Amino acid sequence: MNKISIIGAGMTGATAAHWLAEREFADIVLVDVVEGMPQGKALDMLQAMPIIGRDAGIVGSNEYEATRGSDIIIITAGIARKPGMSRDDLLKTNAGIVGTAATETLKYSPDAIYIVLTNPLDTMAYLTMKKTGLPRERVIGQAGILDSARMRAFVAMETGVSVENINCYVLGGHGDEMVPLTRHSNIAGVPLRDYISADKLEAIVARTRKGGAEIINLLKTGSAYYAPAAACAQMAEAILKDKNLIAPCAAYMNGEYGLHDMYFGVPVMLGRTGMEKIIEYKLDDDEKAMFEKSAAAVKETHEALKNVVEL
Ligand code: TXD
Repeated sequence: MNKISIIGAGMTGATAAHWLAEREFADIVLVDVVEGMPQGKALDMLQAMPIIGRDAGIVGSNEYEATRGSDIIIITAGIARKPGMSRDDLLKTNAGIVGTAATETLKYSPDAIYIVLTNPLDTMAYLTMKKTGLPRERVIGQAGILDSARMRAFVAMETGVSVENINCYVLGGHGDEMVPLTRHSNIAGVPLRDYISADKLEAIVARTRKGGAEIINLLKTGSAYYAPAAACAQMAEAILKDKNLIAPCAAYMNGEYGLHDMYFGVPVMLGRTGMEKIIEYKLDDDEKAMFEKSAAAVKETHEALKNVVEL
């Protein structure tokens, strides 16, 4: 059986374990610093397996040793910004948590592929790659599948068409400057721009950009986790089943789209070696301008990281 370890058994981590267990292609380990919590969640989830008829092993631990021999490591560990905490303070704290999670797990799973979720996403993926020294194929950030799924859900709500027929591509950094590519999006092959009026499409794009904030405002405490965790499970499945699935993910840029030495959301091919290939769309001038703006925002956070930790 494949083995997937999830570092951070909070809302996103535990929900990812749930989606993964339902798919029954890997045993799962949940690791968290909170004593008893990952063990309790794992035991509870394990006891659901006879009911849903899935043979997935699920264990919880406070020790990295439990992750030994993992095929995939998913990092969701981190803290949310607290009142009075600056963005740089948060960056420093989460960089410490993610950096340790990455280097400690690598000791026990030298061949693992990393999927990073902790925010600021693009920068935490960058940090994971730098701290582990792994090739870019083996460190991938999750953001684009989620952002694209939000747009797909909104298009389905607007049109009444099955979500399965709706293809949307949201690229760029995981933030307000994300880039919803309406020209490349379609409903069963019909361009989205031909199917939905311009003002409705504009409203969908705006709602997609603020998709995370909309949920934070509703929940009051915490942020979205069902959809982010489902995205993460899809990535893990595509990798372990060697599907060559093309999906928007944060990948290390080595000249693609004119970008260098940074993580950025682009369509990638996911297979057994991880991020197997970056797909380059032909962008028009408007799209290029949106990419540049988004890339500048991500670069800024990368630079801020270099001021608070040594890479
Ligand atoms: O699309 C995306 N990339 C995202 C990102 C979508 C959803 C959530 N996203 C980010 O993931 C979010 O902004 C946070 O940075 C992380 C985790 O979000 P989640 O909602 O799961 O937060 P929780 O519920 O607070 O869980 C975090 C857990 C919590 O149980 C802590 O005890 C644990 O992380 N934690 C640690 N685990 C292991 N090791 C260390 N050092 C540690 N520190 C905290």
